[in-house]
Amino acid sequence: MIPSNACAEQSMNNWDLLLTDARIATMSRGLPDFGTIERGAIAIRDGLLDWVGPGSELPPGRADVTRSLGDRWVTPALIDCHTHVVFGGDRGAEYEQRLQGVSYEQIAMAGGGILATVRATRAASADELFESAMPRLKTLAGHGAATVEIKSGYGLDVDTEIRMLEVARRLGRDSGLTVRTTLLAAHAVAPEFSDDPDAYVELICEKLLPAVAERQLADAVDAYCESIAFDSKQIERVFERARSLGLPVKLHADQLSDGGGAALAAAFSALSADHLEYTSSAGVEAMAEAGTVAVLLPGAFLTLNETQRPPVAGLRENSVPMAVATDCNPGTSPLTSLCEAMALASRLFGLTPEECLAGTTREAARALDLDADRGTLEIGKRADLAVWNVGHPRDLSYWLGSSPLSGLLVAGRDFSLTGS
Ligand code: DI6
Ligand code: FE
Repeated sequence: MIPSNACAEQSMNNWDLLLTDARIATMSRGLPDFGTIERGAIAIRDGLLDWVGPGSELPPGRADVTRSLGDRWVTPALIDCHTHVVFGGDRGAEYEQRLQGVSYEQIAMAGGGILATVRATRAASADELFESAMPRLKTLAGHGAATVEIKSGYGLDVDTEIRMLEVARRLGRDSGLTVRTTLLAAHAVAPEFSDDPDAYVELICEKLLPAVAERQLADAVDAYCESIAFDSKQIERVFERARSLGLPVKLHADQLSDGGGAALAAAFSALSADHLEYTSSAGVEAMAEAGTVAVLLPGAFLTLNETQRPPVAGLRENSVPMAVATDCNPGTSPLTSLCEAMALASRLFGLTPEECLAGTTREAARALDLDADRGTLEIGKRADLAVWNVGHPRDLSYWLGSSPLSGLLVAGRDFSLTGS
C-alpha cells in the first residue's frame, strides 16, 4: 500500500521555472483582447508550458526557480515567417538610385537587383555568409523573434543554393533559435539561363530539388511569381516536383502585378502566399478555401514606395489568417525587426495592433506549419516567450524604431544575445 503522503508527493507538480506576476497576452485563437490574463502565472517544464493561467488558480507545485515579472507583459515569442537574411554583398547604392527615380524593375532588367546579390553570394564562402547573417538574426532576436524562416534564392545554381541552406541550418544550430529553411531557387532566372528560362526550371526540378530533398535541407519550397521572375506554368512545374518529394510550398505572389499568384498558391494548398498587393478577390477567396495564410510584408511595400495595398478588408471578410513578416533582404526590405514590421503594418495596411501581434505569433506559426507547438501561450506548447517593457501589447505596434524587449525565453531558457 502507498502511504498517503507519497500520493500527495506524486500529485505535486515539479517545474523548472515558474513565472509569477505576469500580464499574459496568450494570443489564443478566438479570445478577445489579446487573450489577456492579468496577474498570471506560467509554469515551465522540459521546455514546455506546463501551466498558464491566473496566479490565483495555480495548482500546487514546486519550481526549481521562481521569478516575478513585476507585472510586465508576456507574449508568445515572435516568429518571422519570411526572411532572406543569408546573402552576400549589399545594395545601398541601388537604394540611392531608386531614390533618384530608377525603378526596381529597371534595375533588375539592367542586371542589378536580385542578380547583383546573386553575384556577391556566389563569391562568398559559407563562413562569410554565416558571419554576415548572424548579426541580422541576433537583431531579429533582440526584437523578440525566437523562430525565423530563412530562404535561399541568391545562389541560383546547385552548389550555392545548397550552401545557403546549409548556412541557414548552421545559423539555427549555433544561435539556439529555431530556423526553418525554404528553397527559393525560383527567385530569378539564373544568368546562365537568361535565354532559356525553362531550362533553368528543368534544372531546379531535376537536379536541385532532389539534391535538397535528399539532404533534408529545406522545410518548404518557395517561388517568385512575377513578370520579372517566373510565370504560372513554370511555377506549377516546380510545385509539382516539390509535392512529389513531400515538400510543402509557399509563393511570392502578386507583389508588383496581379499574376494570379494567390490562386496558384491556393491550388497547391500552399502554406502561405506572401506580399499580395495586387491580389484579386478571386485570389482571396481561393486562399480562404485552401487555408493558405496571407503573409503581409510592409517593409517591402515601404521600400518600393508602393501605393497599392494588399486587400486587407477582403482577407478579413473571408477569414484568411494574416501573418506579418520582415521579408528582410538587401533589395526591397532591409528590415531586421518584427516590432518595426508591426508598426509599419498598422500604419501602412491598417491592421489593428492585435492583428499585428497575431500576425507575428499565431498566424506566423501557421504559415510555417508550426502552430501545433508554438505561436500562442497555451498548455503543452513550447515555452518560447517574450517579456516586454510596454504598458500594453498594443504598444508593440505603436513605437517606432525601438525594441522594448526585456527578455526572451527559448524553450524555457533565457536566450542570451551574446552567445554565438
Ligand atoms: N520579393 C522581394 O521583395 C524580394 N524577393 C522577392 O521575390 C526582393 C529580393 C531582392 O531584391 O533582393
Ligand atoms: Fe521575399
